[in-house]
Amino acid sequence: MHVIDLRSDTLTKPTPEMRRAMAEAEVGDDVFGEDPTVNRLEEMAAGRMGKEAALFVASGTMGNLVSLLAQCGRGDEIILGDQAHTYINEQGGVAALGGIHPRIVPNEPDGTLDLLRVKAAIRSDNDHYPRSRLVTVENTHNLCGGAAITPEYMQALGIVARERGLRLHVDGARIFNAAVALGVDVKSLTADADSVTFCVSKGLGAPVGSLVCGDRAFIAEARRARKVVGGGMRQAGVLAAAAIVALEQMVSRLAEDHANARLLSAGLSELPWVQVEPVPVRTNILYFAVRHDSLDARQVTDLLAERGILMLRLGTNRVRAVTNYHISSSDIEAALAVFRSICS
Ligand code: TLP
Repeated sequence: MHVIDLRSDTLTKPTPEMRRAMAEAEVGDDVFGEDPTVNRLEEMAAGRMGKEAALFVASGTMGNLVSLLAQCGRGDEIILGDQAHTYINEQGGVAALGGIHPRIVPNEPDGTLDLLRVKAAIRSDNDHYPRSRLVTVENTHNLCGGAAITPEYMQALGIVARERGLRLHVDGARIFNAAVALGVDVKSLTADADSVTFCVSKGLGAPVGSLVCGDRAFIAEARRARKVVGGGMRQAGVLAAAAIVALEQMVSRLAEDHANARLLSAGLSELPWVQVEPVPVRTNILYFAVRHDSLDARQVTDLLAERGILMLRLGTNRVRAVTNYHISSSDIEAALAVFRSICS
């Protein structure tokens, strides 16, 4: 059976070019700073993000963690959205490992944080309060339907943060999806940020890894934080080689994933028992609610799986589908045909 796996873009396997580059990669001990392929990747990543320096880490979770450990001390407070991956899906690592206190602001449906709410959440200097140190936003915003946050918003948020002496971190796990969807240079989404994490292991198809980017002083601190969480990876050039191919070859094709997500959204919207949110789909992530008299999300995802269509169930009636480079438009048509058959 041809399986159409829409559970995540993290499932993407390395391309033949990546496998070749991995096999041929020149390597060294990266903890000594001597892996030429990692060094090349880090330089390239910093350049793409418009920052001075970068650090290769094992995952997006590690990237966010070391970014925050490098910029906040114990008892410091970070302001982030109630739907943020860092708040919901990273085991509260910043609190568990860094003693960093999260201050939650509700995410708007478009993934942003209301600027007035951010301002109101920033603490005054008072012995009773933690110190507000940093604001973090996610772009694209996973749980807000893959929303792409604009350069204009980033600029405005940057002003709010700077005015009050706070730093700004971007969880840009899928920041290239945002740049492609908005038709902007990714630098315009990072210019106001002090630190950015982006992943090569999601839509860009590399097997492992994320990059943390910022100024040299920040990256030096992030490198220390990476070491203490056990993230010094030695001959990591075999992984960095795939990441370089990802950056060189896989960014512009993200537009195809977005087009396929729109195709899926349009097809699903025709079914009375499926409620796609939000419309229009902006990047490669799509959520829908099951509004069926006799089927819940588990039954729907089970029925789909029996027919080779894999989607991720969240809660009792929410389902997520993520397009990626393994998924073609004919796969989307095939998935829609299965949906229609479930309906009848
Ligand atoms: N997201 C994964 C799951 O953890 C939900 C997925 O399948 O979407 N930031 C954002 C916005 C993410 O979506 C993810 C992964 C991460 C950080 C963490 O990246 P990894 O999985 O590399 O630690």
